[in-house]
Amino acid sequence: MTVTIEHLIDGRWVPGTGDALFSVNPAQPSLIVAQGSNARTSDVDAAVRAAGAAAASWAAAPMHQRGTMLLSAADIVDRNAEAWGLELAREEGKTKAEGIGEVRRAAQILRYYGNEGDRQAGQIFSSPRAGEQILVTRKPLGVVGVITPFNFPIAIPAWKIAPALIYGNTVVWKPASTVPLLAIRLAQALTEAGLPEGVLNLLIGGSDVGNAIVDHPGIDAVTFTGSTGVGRRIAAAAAARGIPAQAEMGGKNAAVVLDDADIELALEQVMLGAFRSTGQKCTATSRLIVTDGIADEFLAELAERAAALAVGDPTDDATQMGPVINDAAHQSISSGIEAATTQGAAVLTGGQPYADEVRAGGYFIAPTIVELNGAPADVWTDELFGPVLAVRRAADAEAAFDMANDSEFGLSAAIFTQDLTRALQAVEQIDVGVLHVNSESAGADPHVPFGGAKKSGLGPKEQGGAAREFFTHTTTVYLRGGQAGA
Ligand code: UN1
Repeated sequence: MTVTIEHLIDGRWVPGTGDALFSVNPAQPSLIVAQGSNARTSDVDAAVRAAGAAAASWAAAPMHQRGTMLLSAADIVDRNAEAWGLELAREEGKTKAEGIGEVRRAAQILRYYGNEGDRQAGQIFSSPRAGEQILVTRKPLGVVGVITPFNFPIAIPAWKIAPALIYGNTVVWKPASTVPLLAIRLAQALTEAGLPEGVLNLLIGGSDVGNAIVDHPGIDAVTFTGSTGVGRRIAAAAAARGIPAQAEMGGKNAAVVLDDADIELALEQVMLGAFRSTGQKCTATSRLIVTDGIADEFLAELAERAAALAVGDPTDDATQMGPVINDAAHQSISSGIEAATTQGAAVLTGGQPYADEVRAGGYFIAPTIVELNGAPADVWTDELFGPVLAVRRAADAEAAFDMANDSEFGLSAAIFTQDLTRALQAVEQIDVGVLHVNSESAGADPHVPFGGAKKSGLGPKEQGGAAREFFTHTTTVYLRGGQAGA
């Protein structure tokens, strides 16, 4: 059942000519999910030229016509949700239920943008001059480079590619090379839905291919989700070329649990935020701040639940948490945990490698909770992108909000309280792009803006109406009749 990796250039599926590429199951790395060869930087030119050649007629098509294709791609994705969700679990390592959920979410995103033709397309303003109206219309940017991460191998590509396409852009897409199979599935759905040749090009490869896309003179804009370091380099390269960039990067998202919270709800939601998708979400809860009145009770129960999580093969129905993506992630998360203990953090649960044969053979990390003693620790500041939760206690709500803001990042946060006044204070004081009141820090709906404050993101936000800000530019039209004096 190994799938062959191919690339989509100008409407044709072609094998790669670069290094061999094996997409392996992170739960059992000897199992190959897909195999083939990487694209090479020399393929980038063909892909960009194809996207450039397709751009004018794609942009000229009515938005409703483009939307029809996205809607039918959504149906194809939905029809395949079970099968592709299982493939996603095998390739990425999140549980099968999450995999299927993510595939359905990709369909929902395609459907949301597929209906964009039915929504307001621009604005109209009054003019200070008689006989004139001022319109603000939208135009596509041209060829968009799309660079996507491993952790949502179909949903994040959908939420970048669907708006890019609906607003009339064409795309050259490079997914993370750890998840080629799900990239191929999305591209298949879009081509089967009738996308013209060259409108979407898929090149699977390493960072050399990504860099070549960003640097290609035929690329008019770049959208990226991934690590902070890479995002900043891409944004800098784009700025040097004078093209817009959108970079969605790190998070060190706090859950704040106040004394008056519904403890059961907070426990359940913090568990989901910290450990779903093995903590590999930019919106995952990686910091927990608990006020003193409930801290002992809350942390004891949380540690117990984390220790009881069923960690194992993500395709097994009973599994609640799978492995991390690869050996490099396994190593860097493990060293992050080790550094935390060296820096004085107390391990409340986890922190040890698995000794049993099944899990020792895969990239598994135990759900880990460490409590900091007040001293500075890297685990409080650095994004580990794994199932690791760093805890601090706070004397009261004010101190807790200050701690939540104690990060260079500001992607998301969660606050647990039943006191409306406290919740409203959190809205005012916690500096994040996404705030959850009494729900976990992860999650995003297609029709509302998604993105971070502070150093979590660069450029316009994603999703909903915000996506239009990035994927189009405006033309302000001063409109008068053509007759003198009329
Ligand atoms: C979510 O919280 O469900 O890479 C989505 C990420 C984010 C998407 C999070 N860009 O994790």
